[in-house]
Amino acid sequence: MDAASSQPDELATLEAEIDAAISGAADEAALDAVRVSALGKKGSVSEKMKTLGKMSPDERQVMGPALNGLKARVGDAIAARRDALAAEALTRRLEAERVDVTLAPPKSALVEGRVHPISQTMDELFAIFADLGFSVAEGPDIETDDLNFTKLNFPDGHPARDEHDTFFFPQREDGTRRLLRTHTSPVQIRTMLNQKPPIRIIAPGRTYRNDSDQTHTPMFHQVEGLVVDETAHVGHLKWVLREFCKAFFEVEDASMRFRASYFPFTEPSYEVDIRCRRTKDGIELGAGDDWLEILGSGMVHPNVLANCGIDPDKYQGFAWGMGIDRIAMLKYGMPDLRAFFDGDARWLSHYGFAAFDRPSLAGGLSK
Ligand code: 2U9
Repeated sequence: MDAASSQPDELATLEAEIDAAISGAADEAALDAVRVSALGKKGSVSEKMKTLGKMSPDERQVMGPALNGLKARVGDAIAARRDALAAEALTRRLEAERVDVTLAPPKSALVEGRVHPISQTMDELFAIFADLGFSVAEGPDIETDDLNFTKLNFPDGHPARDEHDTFFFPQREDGTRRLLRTHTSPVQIRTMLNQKPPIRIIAPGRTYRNDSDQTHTPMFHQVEGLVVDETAHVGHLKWVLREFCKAFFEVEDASMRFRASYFPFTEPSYEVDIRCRRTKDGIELGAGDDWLEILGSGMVHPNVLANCGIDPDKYQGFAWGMGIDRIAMLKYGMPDLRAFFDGDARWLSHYGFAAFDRPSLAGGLSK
């Protein structure tokens, strides 16, 4: 038998051996060893390829395509086996890692830990106002006199500008003084200075006033809202606040009362009450013959719009503000505001919320 006729038989035998080794490879490492022994630099197929150079042209014409075909088939067979091994490994892992979701989760910080009622209340506010088309704006706790008071139309000598009510930092050489913001209103001022109407934002955050008793702490939390566009009016303000109260207090109907009031930054201004019933166990909201003040609001004063470069003849706005700690106390029934900031784990385990139950309008805010 000449070389050219014996070699195809040899190739068939070699291919059968390699195929058997591929099928027998039980894992990725064994398969890779087969690959190296066949297609590696000194592998059986590679060694055969090297003999092509020494063949006569006639021989090469037969053996070239035969060897290339073998190399391609071995490569394909290895790839197919690799896919099969990966699929088997995944199946084994899925079997082994099966969890029983009906089992109680193991104890961990995530399970045992509690979300503070203020964080819970903020998350509820975000869910409600996001649904009404508002975005969240934030700003620094340390503010300038200009953004906290002057641009908001507070006259010189207004009592809020007094050291008695506001925490001021020492005066600087240029005569300006920083302060701890007394409300989140400077956030809305910053937004109006940087953004063109229409504006629809809520501004939540820490605020500071020199005050301390059962219902006041020197640091507290506020959320304020602002809408500015060409058509905003008191009807819109009332609708937004009513929708908010219904969603937040989780009542079907929120009967509300708008009492005329005064703030330097709004005109007209309203204090807003919600209907309630006082019982021996506490307070029930949404029904009854009593009223409870929950927030302040009004149409943005034209001077405030003008101070922020917005034409008050073209644009109008409405705004409101409320204490987050206060509405959290009302909704969840804590008697003393000061305990909010004591960091007492027993208080938090009683009044806190499970980290897995995040509020959403679809899933229920607090239940
Ligand atoms: C801009 C224009 C108007 C925000 C408003 C109130 C009324 C209000 C208090 C409620 C209880 C503060 O937490 S509290 O002590 N707030 O009564 N806030 S209108 O009005 C703004 C804000 C920003 C530019």
